[in-house]
Amino acid sequence: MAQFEAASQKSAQYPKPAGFILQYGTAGFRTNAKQLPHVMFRMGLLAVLRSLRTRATIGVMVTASHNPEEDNGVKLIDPMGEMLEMAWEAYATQLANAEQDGLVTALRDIIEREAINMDHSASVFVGRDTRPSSQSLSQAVQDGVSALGGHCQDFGLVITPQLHYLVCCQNTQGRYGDISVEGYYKKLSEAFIKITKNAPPRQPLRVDGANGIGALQLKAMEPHLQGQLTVLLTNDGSTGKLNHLCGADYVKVQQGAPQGMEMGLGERCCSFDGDGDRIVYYYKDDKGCFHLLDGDKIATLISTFIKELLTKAGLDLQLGVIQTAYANGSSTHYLEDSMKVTVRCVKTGVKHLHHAALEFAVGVYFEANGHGTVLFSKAAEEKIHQLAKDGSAAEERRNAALQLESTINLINQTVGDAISDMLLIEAVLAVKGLTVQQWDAIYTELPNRQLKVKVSDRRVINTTDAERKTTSPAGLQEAIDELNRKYRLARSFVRPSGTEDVVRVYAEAETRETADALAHEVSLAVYRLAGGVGEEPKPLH
Ligand code: 16G
Ligand code: MG
Repeated sequence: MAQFEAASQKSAQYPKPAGFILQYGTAGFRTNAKQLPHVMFRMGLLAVLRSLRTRATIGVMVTASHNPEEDNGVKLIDPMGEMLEMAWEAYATQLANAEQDGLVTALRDIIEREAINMDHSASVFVGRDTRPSSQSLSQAVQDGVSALGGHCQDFGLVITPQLHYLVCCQNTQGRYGDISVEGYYKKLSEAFIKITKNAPPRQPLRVDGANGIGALQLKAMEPHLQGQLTVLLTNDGSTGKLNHLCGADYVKVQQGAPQGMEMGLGERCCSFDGDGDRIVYYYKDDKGCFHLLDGDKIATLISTFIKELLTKAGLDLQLGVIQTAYANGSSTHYLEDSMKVTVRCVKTGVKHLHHAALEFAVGVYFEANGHGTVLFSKAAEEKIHQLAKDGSAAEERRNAALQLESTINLINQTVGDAISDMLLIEAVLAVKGLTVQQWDAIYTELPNRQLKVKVSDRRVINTTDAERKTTSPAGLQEAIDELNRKYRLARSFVRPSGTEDVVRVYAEAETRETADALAHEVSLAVYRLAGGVGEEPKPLH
């Protein structure tokens, strides 16, 4: 077929370094930008095949999120704005790693296995972050799309969740929102203004934009908020380097303020990551101590708000909160015992949380690292809309339904979205009249510690029960159980990292000392029973 020959010839402009191998992981391909042109071109080709297979528009986002500026990466977005179907991750890997003379065969193989009809037309939306390499890499994606005869629309600089939104809008013929970045601003800001219209004025919010695209997009969106929220933006990209000493990942890992952030006592502050799909909040208390409000605290705030509205509206819709093993034990207890909501624990990785959240009428999911959103089932949305329209319903019920309706419009249901999450958090704090300290005080976190252990092959560790228990190597789980019994309110688990060549250890307990001691003793058990390399882990104190 001439089409393939043309694509293959064009691909010679983006030569693959011989023998270079990359894996499409949980967050797509990610590595040093210099190694990526051929991967980008080929992801353009794959997006065309995926579009033909689904008969829908597919998204391709060029970003490496919170990685250093020299890196880049690419993620594909499925028709409803979800992440690429898992079975296709393998095709992505196959295509990216095919040598030049095997490219046509690799394409043919996918086409055959998926029974793709090449006679239809394909449509791909492309977006990119602010990295210096992103523009030319985005061009490589677009060249890949054109090489297979697909139609490409370039949205330029957008946060990852905006591209998810745009793809979903396009494939729902505009029912999810207008198919433009303006449409995104409009949908979210109108919903925010509706929820907060009767709330008293608030202090401004300090936002660390990680020197990335989130800062640019928030700046562009702010006028649409019509003064209902004042944002003081730092790390807006005008001088600093992307993700350098700033951003959500930095703040979460360092447990400290990003560079450039002037935190007044008690002021609300938040940080986005480099592509605007993660957010964490923080503040400094009267004694100058730094406090982080991570994904667990965000999930608790949002689910409490929604649960109260559902109760006021008299709607019997099951609310579930999805967490991973990393969720602080106090958050789980608070949700189950005080809030009486169903909590489910799943494996680490956004797609697992997203998938589990779909099983509830209202599914709230957040990873502790700040990636998360809320999903409303179609039936739940329908019930809420009915009640909001029902003139005969009691005013309190109807008002609650109207607030829920605005919440549905405000939250980006396609994927975790720093701007949308931020606006929902700000709306909840405003409506409930909560300060950031009061939000933080909803429950007190158990002290916890995360450590890494180097082993010769981390695949010897196998886990079950949403990664909370190990099934191998022999004796490890028994050792961990025994250590957990040593301390009050103790819980710990270990799992092989999906992104780094290490085993991760998590421990929590009643005090800082016991949490640290437990983390160290569990690390030692891993080191001894799972083939530790290098020096034996040392106590933290
Ligand atoms: C990836 C995942 C994130 C997860 C992290 C765990 C996505 C988009 N990202 O970054 O959800 O928390 O991996 O890393 O799924 P680890 O396996 O190294 O602990
Ligand atoms: Mg990100």
